[in-house]
Amino acid sequence: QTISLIGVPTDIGAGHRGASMGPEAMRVANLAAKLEQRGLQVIDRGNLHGPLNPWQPPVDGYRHLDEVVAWNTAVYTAIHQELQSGRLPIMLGGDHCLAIGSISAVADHCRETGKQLRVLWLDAHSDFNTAEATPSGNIHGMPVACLCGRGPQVLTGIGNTSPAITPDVIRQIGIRSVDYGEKQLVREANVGIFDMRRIDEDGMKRVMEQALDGMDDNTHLHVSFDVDFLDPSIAPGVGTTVRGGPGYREAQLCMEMISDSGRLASLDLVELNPAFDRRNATAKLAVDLIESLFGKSTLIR
Ligand code: DIR
Ligand code: MN
Ligand code: MN
Ligand code: MN
Repeated sequence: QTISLIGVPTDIGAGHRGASMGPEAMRVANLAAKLEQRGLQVIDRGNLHGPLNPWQPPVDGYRHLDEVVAWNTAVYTAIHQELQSGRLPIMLGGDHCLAIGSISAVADHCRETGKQLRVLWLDAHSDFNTAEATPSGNIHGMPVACLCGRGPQVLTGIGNTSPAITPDVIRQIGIRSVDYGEKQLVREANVGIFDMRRIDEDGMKRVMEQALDGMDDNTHLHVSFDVDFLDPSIAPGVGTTVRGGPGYREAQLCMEMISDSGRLASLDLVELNPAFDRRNATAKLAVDLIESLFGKSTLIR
């Protein structure tokens, strides 16, 4: 199977500028060559295009809503096309608002092909804010809610079906920062959450076994990897660091267990912000972890 890289250079949904430089940082960190060294076919599709960041305050609870719609419409079309052509798309963000477009495309593709969908959401945040609950108006804090039908029609309506997904397909891992109103919303929606307390108590192995449970050979596994999932001590290159995340070995185990499932069929790599990074270290770490997602292992056997 061929992997396609799709750069989406925007920070339109974020509270800091710089995630727009994420796709190029991943290229500079040699993502394509590292995957090719694993025997995989890789096509770099280059970057999508969209509006510049006008850096405006929120309007009715949303910052840059029109621009977010424009970028996500482009993402939807590009990802849907790659999936229809039988390729495994890796979306290189860009901020996490772009998951609205990518996961809407994945969900439509699953309906068209009769696949069962599972979404692993690796993040410090639940990204389940609404216009009423958001403390910031930043739409990168809202993609999961939008995908589940809670959001403005211009975003919940992207793709062929609205809502794109139901909360029961989601498993969130690494959660440690959920806003006050957002907490009520994820509870009501019954989103599957493995927060850091759960990882502390049960360990990453047990958590991943549970998060991956119930999949079969008809499952399309989508991973939405927000780099702020990782502990800031190893991944400083993100706009919204939250201490107390998974360290290097825990993150590797998470990736290797996803790879072992054999079901990975699409990936978002988002929120990488080179303006906060040290000598591209976080991009290099992200490449290392993506290699593990595609089968690199430290196991002797
Ligand atoms: C916060 C930050 N919950 C918000 N969200 C982030 O503004 O809604 N998500 N950083 O990745
Ligand atoms: Mn996120
Ligand atoms: Mn379609
Ligand atoms: Mn996050």
